[in-house]
Order: sequence, then structure tokens, then C-alpha cells
Amino acid sequence: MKVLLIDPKVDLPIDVRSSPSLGLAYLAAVSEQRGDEVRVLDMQVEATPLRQVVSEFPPDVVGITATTIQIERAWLVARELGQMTEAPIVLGGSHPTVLAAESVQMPGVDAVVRGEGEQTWVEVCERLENGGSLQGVAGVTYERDGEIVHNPDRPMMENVDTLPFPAYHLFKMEGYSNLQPTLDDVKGPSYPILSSRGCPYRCNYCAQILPRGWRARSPESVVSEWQWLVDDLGAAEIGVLDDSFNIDRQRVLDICDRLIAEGLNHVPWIMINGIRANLVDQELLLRMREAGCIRTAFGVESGNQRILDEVIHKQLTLDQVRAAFRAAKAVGMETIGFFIIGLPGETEETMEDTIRFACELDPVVANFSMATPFPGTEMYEQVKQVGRLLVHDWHEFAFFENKAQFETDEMPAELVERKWREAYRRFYLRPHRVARTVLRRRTWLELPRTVRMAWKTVVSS
Ligand code: B12
Repeated sequence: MKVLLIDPKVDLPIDVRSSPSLGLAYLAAVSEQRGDEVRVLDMQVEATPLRQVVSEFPPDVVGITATTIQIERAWLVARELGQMTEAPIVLGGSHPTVLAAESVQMPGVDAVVRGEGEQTWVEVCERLENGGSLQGVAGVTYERDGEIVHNPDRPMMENVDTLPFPAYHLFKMEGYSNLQPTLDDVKGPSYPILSSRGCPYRCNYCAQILPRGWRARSPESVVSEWQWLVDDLGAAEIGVLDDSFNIDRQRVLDICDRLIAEGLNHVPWIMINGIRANLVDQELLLRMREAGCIRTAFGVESGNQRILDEVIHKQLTLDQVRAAFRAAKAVGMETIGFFIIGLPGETEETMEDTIRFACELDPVVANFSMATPFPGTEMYEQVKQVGRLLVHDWHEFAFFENKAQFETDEMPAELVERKWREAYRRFYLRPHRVARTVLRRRTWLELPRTVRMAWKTVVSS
């Protein structure tokens, strides 16, 4: 079959061309394994008009991925494609997974794949190839005789080592920048890697679409992909995209030992976000550093223990966070801290605690986002109960837009927006921060670029 996989454009005032969609790269790989011919269209990096793509590569099936901010674009693409081809059009990804009925009713959309996609996609393609219906295919939502049918959920794949490596050869890799633009440029391509799937925690803001739980790839599997990225694809940097990389401490140590043994530790790698601060210690971070990890990012979220415990359910203490940052700095890693301003239940005082805590931790980059209630999250339900949503279109659900997305009586939008702006100002304009930024660069001429890079880093995760 001819399989067309599409990543619709993202409506953000920032550059999100940081990496190819790993979800599509995995789907493309399992399609190729089936013997399909695959064309990937990432509309963020490729401007080829849809009509041209379809006439050059008439698809038998189309798959479109979408997060919440992309979903309206995905519907538009489905509608346009529906007028150009008879091929069934299937949507998947973070947004359609939680609101499958909404998408399946859109013009052009034939089905939605919910949750983890690889096995469902293969089964959908088999059915379509044989002219069969989608009846009973686990994880699929579709319309039959005007009725929306939600087939049962698909049980999680047990052995994630069995997946093929992502099919990057189908992406225009030169169109991507690097995963987390750093203050120092990466000389060469930057690739993501996913060493585990899911998360055993359930934070109230997280739009995790997998059921609670964690499945890890073996160190052998992870390091063989790593080797392939470095030796065959020429990776100059690797970004670990896991939600929870370090649930199993021994596995991390084993991965690091293998990276060192294989001589892969000369290629820098970075933790994009998924490392639990309560599960790190200096010995672990030191081994990661020896294995090439130059930067780690911790999800801190709040500087107020009550908010962490009662609102977010983060299962993390402020002292654990302090210890994690201390340990990371002690082993010579750059640090990034993620913070959220304006969670339900916050007051000016708790937001103040977060700003002060960020300054105390003093990471290289502090990333403050305004709380965004993604559909399917506990926060979305809380906001519907105790607050007022101020955004109405899905593309507005982005958290770096200078705009609070909800408010409560105790926490008006104006207050959240003011504290968010204040957070950036107070963190970055402390004299030693300004001095550090200036001293880090060789000349003043590089300063505008440094500021641009810092801003990109801040807004890209
Ligand atoms: C890396 C990452 C990024 C990167 C790169 C994204 C990219 N090019 O893919 C960057 C830094 C640019 C980024 C930016 C943002 N991100 Co982000 N990001 C992630 C992260 C950490 C990993 C994504 C990933 O590779 N996952 C692994 C792959 C294998 O999973 P997957 O993409 O979900 O695909 C699987 C299934 O969903 C399904 N599937 C997906 N598409 C399709 C299509 C079809 C046809 C089928 C059949 C199946 C299918 O099958 C796939 C394989 O199993 C996720 C967290 C997470 N665990 O997913 C957040 C996540 C995707 N990001 C999120 C958000 C909010 C954003 C931003 C909007 C933040 C902002 N600035 O406001 C932006 C915009 C992103 C966008 N493209 O729309 C949310 C999305 C929530 C939502 N409902 O929209 C997530 C889920 C984080 C979270 N837990 O809340 N992000």
C-alpha cells in the first residue's frame, strides 16, 4: 500500500521545527516493515502543496497526527484531502485520542486511532487493504451508519524492544534545528530517542495519553539505537524524550555503562524533560555525565509544597528538588527548570513562592509556562468546575502566548499574566544572570544571538 503520513503545521509564534515527530517516525517504520511504501509530509518543514503530494504519491491510506494546538489544522488537511483522494483518512495523537468522537465527525476523517499507535495502525492497514471494516479493531473510533463506534481500548504493547527504529530516512532531516537550542551550537544533526514509554505518576496538568504505567526498553536495545544514530546517521547530539527516564535506577546505570563501553560518550546527550528529581542522586548523575549527558531538565512546576501535593499530585518535595539541582550542578551538568504559573488553587503568594524557588535553584534556563488545561487532564476538569476557560479554540491551548487560559475568582487572568511576566523578568534580569550571559559569550556582538537562543530554548519545550 501507499501510506501518506502527515504532521500538520503548528500555529505558534515560535519555531517548533526542532525534531521530526517520533510518533510518525515509528508509524512509518512499522508500515515499511509491512512492505508499504511511505511518504511523510511534515508541513512545518515542507511547503509542497497537498495537491502536488497527492498527485505524485496517490495514497491508499492517510495518517495524520495532531496535538491539541494542531487539531484544527489536521481537520483542514483532512477536509482538503477528502476532496482529492478516496483513500481513508485516519487521525491519531494526543488530541484525537482523548476527544475521538469530535474528530471522527469532521469532514474527510474516517477513523481515529486512540493511544499508542503502532499495532493499531498495522491492523487498520491490514483491514483496509483487504477491503474489510474496522469493526473490532482495538483502539479505533469510527462511524458506522451514522453512529460513532468506540472499539475497546488496545492493551499496551508489552515488549517495547520489538519496535523497529524510527524511520528517519523518510524525513527531511535538514529542515530541523536541534531539540533544545542551546547556548552553544550543535555541529551536526540532533536526534531524539525514546528509551521508555509512559509514566507511573499522574500529575494533574499532564496530557499523557497512555494508561498509568511504565514500560522500558532494555539497555541493549537503547544503546543499539544510539549507536545507529551516531554511526549511521551522524548524530551530533541526542535528546532523550522519555516521560520518566529514571524509574529504574539500575537500567540508567546499565545504559550509561554501555554508552561508555561502546565509546559513545563523546556524543553529547540531553534530557529534554523526563527525569524525576526525587529519583536521582549524585552517583547516578555522575555516571550520566561520564556517559555524555551534558544537560538535565527537571519538572519542578511549583515552589509551594501545598500546590505540589494537593493540586498537582507531583509526589515530590521541595527538598528533593533542591538536592537534585545541587547534585546535577556538582557533576557539571547544565540544568533547566520547568515551572508553571497560575495552577488552579494558586494565589499571588504561591506564584511568588515559585518565582523565588526558581531564583534559588538558579538553573541555566528557567522555563515558566502558564497553566494550560489540556482536554483529558484532571486540570481541565478542575477548571471547568472552579474556574472559567478564557480560550475557546484549540490552537489557543499553547502555554507561551502571554495569555492566561483560565481564571478563578481568587486568581484573575490579569494576576497570572502579571506574575508570569514578572517571573521571566525577575529570573533573567538578576545582575549575576546578566553577567553570566554576557561573560559566556566571547564578544558583545554575539549577545543578540544569545538572547534569541535563550528565548527559543525557553519557548520550545
Ligand atoms: C518531544 C516533544 C515536543 C517537541 C517535539 C514535538 C514533535 N515534533 O513531535 C517540542 C519541544 C517541539 C514540543 C512542543 C510542544 N509540545 Co510537546 N511533547 C514532546 C513529548 C515530550 C514527546 C513526543 C513524542 O515523541 N512522543 C513519543 C511518540 C512515540 O508518541 P506520540 O507522538 O504520542 O505518537 C504515538 C501515538 O500518539 C500515536 N499517534 C500519534 N499520531 C498518530 C497518527 C496516526 C495516524 C496514528 C494511527 C497514530 C498516531 O501513535 C504514536 C506511536 O505510538 C510529548 C510527551 C509524550 N510523552 O508524548 C510532549 C507533548 C506531545 N507536547 C505537548 C505540548 C503541549 C506541546 C506544545 C503545545 C507546548 C507549547 N509550546 O505550548 C508544543 C507544540 C507541539 C506541537 N507539535 O504541536 C503535550 C501535548 C498535549 C496535547 N493534548 O496537545 C505533550 C503530550 C506533553 C504532555 N504530556 O502534556 N513537544
